[in-house]
Amino acid sequence: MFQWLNQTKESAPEQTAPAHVAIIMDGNGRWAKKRGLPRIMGHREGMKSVREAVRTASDLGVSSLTLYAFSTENWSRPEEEVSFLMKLPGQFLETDLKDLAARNVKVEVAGEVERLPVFTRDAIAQAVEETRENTGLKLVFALNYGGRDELLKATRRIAERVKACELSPEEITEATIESELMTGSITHVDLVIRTSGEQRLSNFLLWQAAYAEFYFTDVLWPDFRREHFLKAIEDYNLRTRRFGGV
Ligand code: V07
Repeated sequence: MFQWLNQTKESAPEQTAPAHVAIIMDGNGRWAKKRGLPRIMGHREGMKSVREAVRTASDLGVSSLTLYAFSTENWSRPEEEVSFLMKLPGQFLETDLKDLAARNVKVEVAGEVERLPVFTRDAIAQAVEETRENTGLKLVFALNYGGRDELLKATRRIAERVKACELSPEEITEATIESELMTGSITHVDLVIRTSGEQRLSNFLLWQAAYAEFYFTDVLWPDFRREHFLKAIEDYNLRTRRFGGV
């Protein structure tokens, strides 16, 4: 069914993967609850889905994958859960950084990283540094990220530039705003996937998702496998082909 997976874009022109995919990885807590397990077990299991999603995106030739790992609102979770979550970037990178590097993946982060514990920041900084020259899939972890917060910070920096007479208000364009976003070169997202049945954007990529297609599934994030990702992309291809894209 997915024979195009191993084909190059040239030999399968009808099945092109979206360039930028963003995923809201929801349902880890619910997955655990259903099994009578603590919520943190759901988060741990969710890391396996992260691994599989990265491999799938990399195999399909997706150019950027942005994963919503920790939102600015997540600080209100119980302290024990937050401290567990903060260990996940380090754990994930310890086991997966070699594979990411072998796949030519470039790791990046978007969000207020300064507020994260030092050991979390160090693990991420090392991965970013080690994969800096890579030219394959751009893998962006949105960590302590909030879309409104991102736009607020961008506005402040632009106001500072106006105050310093580096820029006049008339010179502010969409490109000026995009240059201040935390997602760097990823100013436009093609497909937003949200798992676990919720159908909201929840303060994720407010600017970048302006023209995105949305794909919602009831599958909980820890159960989200390669086949589910492929189905989302197939659905995206059907929709954009039917409506002529954009
Ligand atoms: C987290 C696992 C996936 C489900 C959603 C919430 C829990 C991977 C990372 C990560 C972050 C940065 C990085 C490498 C990996 C991660 C958090 C939570 C906070 F450079 N999964 N994952 N970070 N979950």
